[in-house]
Order: sequence, then structure tokens, then C-alpha cells
Amino acid sequence: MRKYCGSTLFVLFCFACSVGAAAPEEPQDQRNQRMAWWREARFGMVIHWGLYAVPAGVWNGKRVDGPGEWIMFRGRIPVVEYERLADQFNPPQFNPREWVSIAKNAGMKYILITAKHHDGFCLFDSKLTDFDVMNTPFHRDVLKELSDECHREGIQFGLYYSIMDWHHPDYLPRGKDSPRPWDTRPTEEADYNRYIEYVKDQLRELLTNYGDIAVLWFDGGWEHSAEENRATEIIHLARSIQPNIIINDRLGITQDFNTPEQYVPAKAIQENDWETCMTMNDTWGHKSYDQNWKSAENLIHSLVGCAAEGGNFLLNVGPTDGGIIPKPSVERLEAIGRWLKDNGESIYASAPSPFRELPWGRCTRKPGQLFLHVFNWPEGNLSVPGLRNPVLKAYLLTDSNRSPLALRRTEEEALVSLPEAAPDPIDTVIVLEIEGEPDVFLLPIHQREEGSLKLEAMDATIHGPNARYETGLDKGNIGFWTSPEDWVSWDFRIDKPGTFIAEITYACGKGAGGSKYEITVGDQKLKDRVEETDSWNDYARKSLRAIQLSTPGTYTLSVKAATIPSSAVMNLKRITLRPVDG
Ligand code: FHN
Repeated sequence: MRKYCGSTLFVLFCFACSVGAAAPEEPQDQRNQRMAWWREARFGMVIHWGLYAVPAGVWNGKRVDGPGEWIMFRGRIPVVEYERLADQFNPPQFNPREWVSIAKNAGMKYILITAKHHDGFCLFDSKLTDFDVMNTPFHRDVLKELSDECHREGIQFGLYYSIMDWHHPDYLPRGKDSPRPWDTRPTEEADYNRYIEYVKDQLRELLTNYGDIAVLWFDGGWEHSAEENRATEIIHLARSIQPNIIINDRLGITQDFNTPEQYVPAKAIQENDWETCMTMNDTWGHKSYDQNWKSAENLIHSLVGCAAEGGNFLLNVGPTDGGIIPKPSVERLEAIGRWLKDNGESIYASAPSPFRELPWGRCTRKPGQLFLHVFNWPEGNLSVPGLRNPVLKAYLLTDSNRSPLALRRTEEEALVSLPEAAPDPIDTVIVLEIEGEPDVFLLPIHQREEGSLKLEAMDATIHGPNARYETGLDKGNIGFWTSPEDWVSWDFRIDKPGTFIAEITYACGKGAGGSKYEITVGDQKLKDRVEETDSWNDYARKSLRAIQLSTPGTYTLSVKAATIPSSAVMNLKRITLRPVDG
């Protein structure tokens, strides 16, 4: 069993820290200065590497479900067996120069690496444990070599650090009635506070011995509350050692940025900076047989999607036990790098889109410029809806001559004449030079080709104190609908009048049903009662009755709760109006 060094005065020490735990409120201009490089960067790499690259998803000859870095847990591998992997860790082709070059060529501006993942193995020389890279045949400090190369090459270097630790004897929970019943090490002597002191001592090592650490990406805090993890103390410690460091939200306390995972928010996260983290296949740590790679097009669209909503994109690589970044990852990063070489001006230091959803793609912007990212190349003209600004010029970003594209205006849109074929089938960027700050009015929602109307949560106008749009993989709904003053509305336009069946799609947790609500559109009212579904994320579609929309024009549909007998009304995802004769 690997050894650990404990902190002898941890009782006195943690009292001292808890007294000074709350960091003084940082002035906004100081925060903006500290966040500036990160907000401009838009694109970074996270490296998941460790002992789990040795089995690469296979244990005792069998494939183990789940991400590669979770093999110790998903394979229910006892600590003493898992530890033996350290004796096999000797990556002959590890070359930090190559890794940094791949990231830079991809247009990435920062690199994070797993200093310690959930398995507890440390990719750095830690004096607090011998379960680290120095006690393997490799015997080289990976973090030191990589941080030196990053600092040499002018790319920001950051650390991923897991609070959850399936190896440390003081980490709990484990054993009977825990998520890891197979870990039968006695728990009587385990002391979680002493484990947190170990975490803090390791952070001192990491934030002292490896130069400028730009980002601290905590993870795995979910088995304990922020209080039990002494999150405020840990954050205060990190900022006291590296005052410019940027810290994520995964210690359970909102910090410098939020961390949506494996998806691009459909609508900007307004309350904080944010960064989507994503794998290129289905695993963070290398798995020899995971060949489910996202296309370069998909990844470029995700990068653009993040920038268009004002966030960053953190893309993962999982090197092999030989120290190689898998070829499919490198190929995708090279394709992203080529696209950014031509179009990076529309991503780096860009601001989010002023538009609601655009049917043909996304938009980013800079002062006096709109960058129209056209994924789906329309025939003839490109419509830019709701733009009031005078457009001074339109041209292809990659056209060094900036040859003007023909422009015309209607009351509701700017129309750009396009060449017949898209110069870049993945994402062609058109620049609109505009006068002044973007001035965009939201067009009413139009009927679709077949005449239906989809009133999506992200397009709703939300009224009242609590209700809000929730972004997320199984979200995209109006949630927190808890106040009688909360209600929602949509403006939409009917060009093809008729009779429509109203359908509502919502989720409502078990036992929370019963709210009575009214849908009003024009002079018509539909009343119904919310029925519970299996959970707040389990959506069901329900047909209500028919309504007449007899004249072309703009309408407002509103949804209000008449009664709220339980915790909340519903998680409303959309309302659809389907033409009866359609
Ligand atoms: O459990 C980890 C997982 O292994 C991986 O590190 C991701 C990266 O964001 N974070 C946790 C899952 O959310």
C-alpha cells in the first residue's frame, strides 16, 4: 500500500484558515483584467492522462464500460491491484514539445492536465505520497516538463485536480453502503478533514513548484458539500499563492467560470463566464477501442457555438500509455487549426451574438463587425433578421481584397448576396461592417414551411421574479417557475391563418403536479392542469384543444399559472401550434 504524509498541526491550521476563509470581494475591473486573457483565448486543451491509460478500457481481458479514466471504479478494481499499474507506467514516447506543438497548431491558447484524477495517482513529484509518477519506471515529473514547455512556448498552463480520491486512505465515502462497496479498507481511522489538509498541501506543491498556473480546474467534489470540502479555504489558499489564477465552479461555489460538460449551451449563460468541456470521442482517458470520434466539422461548430454564446471551448485529448496523442485526435486538431488559421479573427477576443437563433449558423462580433458563420449555405441571399444598423460593407473574411458582397435591406432584415458555392463547407465567415453597436430587434417567430409554429423555451419572454431559462443537455426549458407572478409569452406571426391544435411539452417531478394554467392567444383561452411526469427532466407532450387564428398578423401567446399547489408549476420546454388541415 502506497504511503502518505499527513499534516501534523491540521486542527490548529484549519481553524486559522476558516477564520480568514472568505476572500475579500474583488473589484469588477480587477476581475476583468484577471479574466481578460481567458476570455480572449476562447479555445483550450485538457489532457486526461494517468495510470488508466495502461489498461485503456480493458481489465482482465474484458472491456470495462464507462470512460477510460473511471476504470478503477467501473471495473471495481481493489486499490492494491490498481496500484500495480504504477509499475507499468513508462511512456517511451512522451514528448511535451510535441503535445504543446499540437495544441498551438490547433489554435489552442491554454493547456490543462490532470495533476490528479479520481484514482488518486499524481502526475507530479509530490512529497506527500509515493503514489506518484516519480515512483514508476518512468520517474519523470510530467507536470514539470509540460509546464516548462508551455511557459517556453507562451501558452497558458493550468491544472485539473480531483477532490474525489479512490486511493487515499482518508478519503470517504468507501466500503459498505457507499458507491464503492468493494473498497473494504477499514474506515474507522479515516479522517476527511485530514484528507482536505492533504489536498491543501498538494495544492501548495502544485501552485509553488510549477511556475505560473493560469487555471485551476477542480473536479469530483460532488460526494461532499462545499462546506465538508472546505471549499472556501481551498480557494482562498489557491488565490493567496497565485492571485491571478482562474478557478472553475466545481468545488460547489461559483467562481470564475461555470463548466457545462459535453454540450454547447443553446443560449448564453448570463450569470457568469463559462466554458464547455468536451471529448472528441466518448472518453476522457484513453480507451483502445473507443473509435466514436466526432467529426472535425462537429467540433468546429461546437467551438463557434461556444464563442457565439460568449463562452470558451475546452477540448479533451487522452494520450496512450506510450505518451502519444491518438492519431484521430491529432487529425481533428489539425483541421480545427487550419480553419482557425483562416478565421480565428472571428473567434479570439470575440463577443457573443446579438441575434436569437439563426437558421443558417451562428454569429460572433467585435466593435463595428458582425461575423456571420454560415454552416448551411442558402441559395441566393443570406438573411440577417432584425438588424437595424446601417451596413457599410459585406465581404468574405478569407477574402484579403475584401471584395464587397451585394447588399439590400427590407424592413426586417439585411440580405447579403452569396456566391453559389460555400467557400468553406464547414463554416464560411461573412463580415458585416456596421455602424455603431449592434441594434437588433427580435422578429416574431414565423410559421414553418408546413404551417406549424414551434414556441421554444429559449425564445420565450420570461416575466416575473423566479422563472428562468435552464440550459443543459437534458434541459432547454423554463424552470424555477415557483412564483404566481411568473409567466411566459411569445410573439409570433401568422401568414397562413387557420385552425391549430395546441400542444404543450413539459416535465413535472413526481408529486409536484396539480398546477392549473391558462394559455391565452388573442381572445382565446385554453385551461389545463399540470400532470406529473417521471421527473423534472422527463418531458411529455400533451395535445390540448383547437384554436382559431383566422387573420394573418402578429399574435402573442402567454402561459400563466392560476394555482401552484406544490413546489413549482412545470419545466416548460415548448408549445407547438399545429395546423389542423396541415
Ligand atoms: O468524472 C469526471 C470525468 O472523469 C472527467 O474528468 C470529466 C471532465 O469534465 N469530469 C468528471 C465528470 O463530470
